[in-house]
Amino acid sequence: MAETKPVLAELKDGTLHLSLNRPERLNAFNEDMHLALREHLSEADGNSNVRALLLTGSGRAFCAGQDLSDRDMRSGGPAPDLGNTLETLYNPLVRQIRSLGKPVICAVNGVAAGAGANIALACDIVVAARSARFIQAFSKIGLVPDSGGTWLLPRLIGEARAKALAMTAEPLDAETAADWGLIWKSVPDEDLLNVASSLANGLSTGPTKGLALTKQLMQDAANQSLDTHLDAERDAQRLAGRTTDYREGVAAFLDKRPARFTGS
Ligand code: T3D
Repeated sequence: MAETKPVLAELKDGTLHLSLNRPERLNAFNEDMHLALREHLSEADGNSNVRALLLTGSGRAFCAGQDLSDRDMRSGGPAPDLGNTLETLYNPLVRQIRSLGKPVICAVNGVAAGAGANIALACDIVVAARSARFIQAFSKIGLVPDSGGTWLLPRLIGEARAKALAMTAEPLDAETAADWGLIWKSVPDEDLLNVASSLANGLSTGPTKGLALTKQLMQDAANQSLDTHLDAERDAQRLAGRTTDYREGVAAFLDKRPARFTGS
């Protein structure tokens, strides 16, 4: 029998479609799924045919975070070193998504819990199905939000809402998540993949280098003064201004035609 892949991948017209694929466990992360996802992200980063990524989940959930059946301590034994899991699996994954030089769209098709919620939020643009829920499930099992949760949540929705979500583990519905600015938008369930795919396809024909510089500037902004950041924008604009896509963008504007960006 063919082995089931923990992550499905398909390149369609410049967009790499990735699907977390452990639906019987609501796509909870085990080591195989971590390694497969990271492999796909590395390959995408180095492949000039990939100009946008779309991450979603197979089945009814996006991702339920860590697979807790790999953490069964009911028969005793020493506590696992969860710091090590973060160091070797979750943190590299979040760093990889944030540093990837191409837009990463997340289509949250159902529940996103624990690290699953925060990995979704680490993506550049998050679209969620109206029935999706975001759950900072960690406090239910005595843990702290990880995968960047305690960094991202207060920045996106403010400390008051971030603390309440984390401490109560109350599910947040997709429409409220959009109203609060936690995600880009919530759409009817049946429209999710169309909306997310056309968003990704649009970006896959965009000025890839300029988009990558934009992503980096936005992410770096939280950690520096306006003065320092103005210098960073100057440097990024200098690089963007040297791309073929800038040349093409201006030419297309002057010729009154759509731009044909090549990502170079
Ligand atoms: O450990 C480390 O390395 C540190 C890193 C931690 C990162 C984390 O993510 S910690 C947080 C881990 N995740 C959770 O605590 C969430 C656990 N899951 C849930 O609370 C619920 O399943 C959901 C709210 C996500 C969905 O609820 P519901 O009612 O829609 O579905 P369900 O019936 O609970 O789940 C369906 C099946 O998926 C079920 O299996 P079964 O009974 O049909 O055989 C359930 O056990 C399984 N499942 C769901 N989440 C997980 C899981 N199995 C393993 N691990 C899971 N996280």
